[in-house]
Amino acid sequence: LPKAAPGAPGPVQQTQVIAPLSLNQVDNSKILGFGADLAEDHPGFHDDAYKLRRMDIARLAYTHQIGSAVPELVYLPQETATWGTVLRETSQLYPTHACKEFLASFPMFDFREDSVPQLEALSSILRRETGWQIRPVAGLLHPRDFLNGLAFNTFHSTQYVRHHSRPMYTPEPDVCHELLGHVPMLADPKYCEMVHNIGLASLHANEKQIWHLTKMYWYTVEFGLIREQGRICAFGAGILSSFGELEHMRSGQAELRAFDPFITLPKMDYKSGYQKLYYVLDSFDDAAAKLKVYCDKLKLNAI
Ligand code: HBI
Ligand code: FE
Repeated sequence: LPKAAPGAPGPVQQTQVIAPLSLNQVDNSKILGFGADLAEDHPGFHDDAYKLRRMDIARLAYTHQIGSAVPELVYLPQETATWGTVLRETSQLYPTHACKEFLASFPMFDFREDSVPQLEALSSILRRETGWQIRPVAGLLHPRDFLNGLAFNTFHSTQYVRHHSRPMYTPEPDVCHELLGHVPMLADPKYCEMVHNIGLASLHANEKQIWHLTKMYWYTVEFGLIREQGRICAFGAGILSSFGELEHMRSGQAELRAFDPFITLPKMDYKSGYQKLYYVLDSFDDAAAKLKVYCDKLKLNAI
């Protein structure tokens, strides 16, 4: 290779971020982790029928066109039973452990143990309440694409059910997690504003900033707590969709800290059971305002 002339510009270090202008420019096909290729420690790794079923369901997401209804998925009796178990267990703890916004929205969806809800029906309720919608995705979506979706009031949701051998555990998002953890919260306008601000910040973010936003999302949308009169309640989807995590967050065993988007957030811990640390919001209003300040600074390249 010819040597670059002295003083010539070096290789471009940071590729320019081209923000998507609409949801059509947000790719829903870059799936991380397993997708249909399950890892060795996945509960469904040795179950070929489960893997085939996952491929069938993945196809619905890959071929879905924005603007058309999410295709109906007829769930198998075994899948419905798994959903029913998760709903029955977690909903015992909602009255005491879930935040008031969740409790206000939850009845709107009329969840029943004997049928897995369809994404399209839930999306219609969200459109009416907050203008949000659900777009199907085949698995854990690439963080930039996932966060960009939030800027267009769109939540990318999986449609498959976790493996029936371990109804209380999933190493990846599944429909039980999305519908019990995320969907009811997305019917609350103040919460949506906060999440929208994380999405807007992601449109202009470089790789390092995407990583920070991913952690911010993790410690709020997935594992966030909120202060209510005299007690701490759950709004994070990872807590609301897990009976064990709901009990754990109130057990006094985890550390609680106040949330602020400008602090350095610790590394996320996906593997070793329940969270050791939770961040607590004072209100969604307050968090949305703080996130807006963060987002504005990010756009001006001041972070
Ligand atoms: N994909 N389907 C799906 N569901 C999530 O909750 C999700 C995701 N991709 C990335 C992600 N969450 C977060 O960990 C952040 O990277 C935004
Ligand atoms: Fe989630």
